[in-house]
Amino acid sequence: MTIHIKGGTVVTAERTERADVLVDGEIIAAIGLDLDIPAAAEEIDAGGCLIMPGGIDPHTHMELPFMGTVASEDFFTGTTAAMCGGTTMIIDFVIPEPQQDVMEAYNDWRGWAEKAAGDYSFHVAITWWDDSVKAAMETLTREHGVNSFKHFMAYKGAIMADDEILVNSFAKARELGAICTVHAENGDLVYHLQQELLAKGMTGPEAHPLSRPPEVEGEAADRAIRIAQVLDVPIYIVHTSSKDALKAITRARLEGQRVFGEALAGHLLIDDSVYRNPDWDFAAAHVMSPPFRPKEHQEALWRGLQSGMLQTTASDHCCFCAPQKRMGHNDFTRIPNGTGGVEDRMSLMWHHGVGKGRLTANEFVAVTSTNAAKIFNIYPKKGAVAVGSDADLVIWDPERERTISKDTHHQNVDFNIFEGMTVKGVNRVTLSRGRVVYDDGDVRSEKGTGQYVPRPTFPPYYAALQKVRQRAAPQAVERA
Ligand code: URQ
Ligand code: ZN
Ligand code: ZN
Repeated sequence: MTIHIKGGTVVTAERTERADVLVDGEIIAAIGLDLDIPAAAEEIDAGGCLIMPGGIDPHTHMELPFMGTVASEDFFTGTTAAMCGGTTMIIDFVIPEPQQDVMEAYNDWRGWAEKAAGDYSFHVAITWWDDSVKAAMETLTREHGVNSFKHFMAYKGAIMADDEILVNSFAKARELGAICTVHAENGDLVYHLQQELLAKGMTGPEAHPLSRPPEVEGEAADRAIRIAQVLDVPIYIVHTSSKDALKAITRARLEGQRVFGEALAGHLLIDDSVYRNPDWDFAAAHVMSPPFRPKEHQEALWRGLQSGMLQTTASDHCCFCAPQKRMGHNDFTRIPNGTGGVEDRMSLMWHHGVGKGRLTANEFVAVTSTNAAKIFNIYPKKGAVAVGSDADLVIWDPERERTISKDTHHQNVDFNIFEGMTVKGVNRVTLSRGRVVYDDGDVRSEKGTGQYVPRPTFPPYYAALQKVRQRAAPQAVERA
């Protein structure tokens, strides 16, 4: 199938130009004016609209088994909702149970994801350590296109990685040419504070942010970054939510360390007052970690994106419906952690970023798509409008408005943390590898048409670049 996208303005992370785009099969075949268009080409009128790379959401959890339940959004409904909002690829997480065979977990997730309608890839979490885990890291990087390993520094007693696991895994990732990612919260401190709060009779969702103050995140971010510095491995901090974590990232970047930071649309826009709402279900629906923060942190995160200290935005889409959240009715530590947003991230970032003068349109493309493609080594297959790139495209109407609501969203969850927000800047048409999957309200996604995207490890020269701290070659002291 050949598609001629006509009359629009191409916007990438690097440039803005009036140009048509010719899509041939799954690939972008030509970009420019006066293109040679085959007679049989289908035409899409993009007049008044922007043609941009489809969004890449580098942090989602479809059908995740977590905290005694399973996230309500599956790979089909989740990738469909994503594509309705202009996101054409997700990077989800394989999260083995401690002691579970890592390859078995990886195969489970690959099986669940076969129903995906949009493209996907996987970070793999290191939740325990022995020689089999080490061997699995090798197999995953060499044979399965995994180049990023995730470490949860929180969730003590479940999937938490302690320092010993971090050190072993980071060292192995360095050897393999992979990048380490971390959920930065000190799990021991969180556990301690949770027990203190429960002992004081604080059982409701208002206790959730009190058990996870910004310092808990800052300490963990700094520790993980320091471990990565000593072991000379690149590191990516997921869902940076606080000034404290941003400060740790900024310090390290200014010292030349390869550190990347991700911000969530939720952390940029929602503050911690939601946890004090008198409606228990409303407050619990916002329970996610790290929690939403006092307002001053939001502006700091925007400044992080503007200054390039934070490079990506994500949703951390991890949905639980009200009956699932009520599992923690008498104990806030049992409320399944997670909120949605895979469908809304692009419009929210446009409205509050470009619309409010915080980001240029090119910077919007960078933080919603291109930077993730570069950091996770799939650029320019993804994250670009370029000849030869996958035709993952959005035709974006910067003038159109929509009001976000659980009643109209395509996400499989009974709540929307952005409920009632009106955004200007809306996706009109989505192409996934050259197929129109969303057209002005007409959802045309198909189960199983999404493809797994392998991500090669980083080449040897990249590892050489890591040398931020020149350590003298170790020398033994000769003694008589
Ligand atoms: O911590 C995460 O990223 C997962 C497991 C989802 N839940 C959350 O609260 N962020
Ligand atoms: Zn997390
Ligand atoms: Zn997450």
